[in-house]
Amino acid sequence: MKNIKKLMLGVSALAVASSLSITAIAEEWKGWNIHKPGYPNTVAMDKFAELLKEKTGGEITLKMFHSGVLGNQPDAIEQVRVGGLAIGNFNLGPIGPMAPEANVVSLPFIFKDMGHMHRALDGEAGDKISAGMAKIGIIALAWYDSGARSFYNSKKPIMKPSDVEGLKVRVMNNDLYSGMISALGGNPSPMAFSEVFQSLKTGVVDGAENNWPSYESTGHFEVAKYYSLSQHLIIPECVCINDKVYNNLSDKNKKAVKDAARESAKLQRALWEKRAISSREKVMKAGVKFNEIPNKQAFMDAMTPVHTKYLSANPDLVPLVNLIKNTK
Ligand code: GTR
Repeated sequence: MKNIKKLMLGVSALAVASSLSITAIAEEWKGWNIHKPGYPNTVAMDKFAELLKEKTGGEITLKMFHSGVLGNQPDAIEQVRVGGLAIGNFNLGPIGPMAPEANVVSLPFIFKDMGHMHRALDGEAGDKISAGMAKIGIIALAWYDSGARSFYNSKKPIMKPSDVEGLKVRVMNNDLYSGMISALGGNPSPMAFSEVFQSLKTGVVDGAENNWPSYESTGHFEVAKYYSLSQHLIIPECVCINDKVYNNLSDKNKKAVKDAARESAKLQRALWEKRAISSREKVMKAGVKFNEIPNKQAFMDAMTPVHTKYLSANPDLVPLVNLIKNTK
């Protein structure tokens, strides 16, 4: 009996000791980012890591892996869902197929401009989108900017919807984007970001679509010199964390993580504004043939079937879409 008591005491002392050592050991997280050094998201994610360490008094450190070295975006999203990675800076485009609420931002022309997107995301619509992402194990800590995406290609200026007819256009992995290209009579080609340069260069695809900073940083402007300002998609990005990693934190550290992410978002948005301008200037100097689109409404009309099809398959999302459209 005495021995058993001794043993029990020993076991509980061990348990206390080990739980103490668990709280004392710093957590090291791994973070994913697709962009290169110097890109606004890269700088902001590094800032996030720095703030995280500072605000948690070194209890949490984040090792960032940039330039997509840990794999492509859909795989990285899956890794954050299952906890293989703690953190990622994701575009909501490839999250959409897994989280229907997050997919509404991928309906072409749903946002009028960046201001509209910010107001919607910072309000009730943003809460609903976050709740949808939480259902698949991903918590959005803060929103980053990603500008507006426009078409570019190696063949000709796109002035009207029928100019896309017959073009092979790379899209991110999301049926809404494939539907969007098909609605214009083009051939969609879903493909990882890292493969686009080579595919444009060798003619595997004729074009793609993206914002100014990505068009520039990837060098796509060197191999697809017609940039046509369609601005058909304004897709926000998130700093996203695995739900278990987040929920296991103390309240103090939860706050520290959120505050750090939000501060990094402020920096990202400021850097984004500047980079959108400098990237545009850089590609123009390099001889990019740029055109405005005389009648954007024609593109909106041509893409209406994408909305109709999606909302008839997901009628429960109609209120969220209306909430966004009615956000002043
Ligand atoms: C960029 C975005 C990336 C990635 C990329 C793409 O604008 O920041 O996360 O989604 O576009 O086209 O794959």
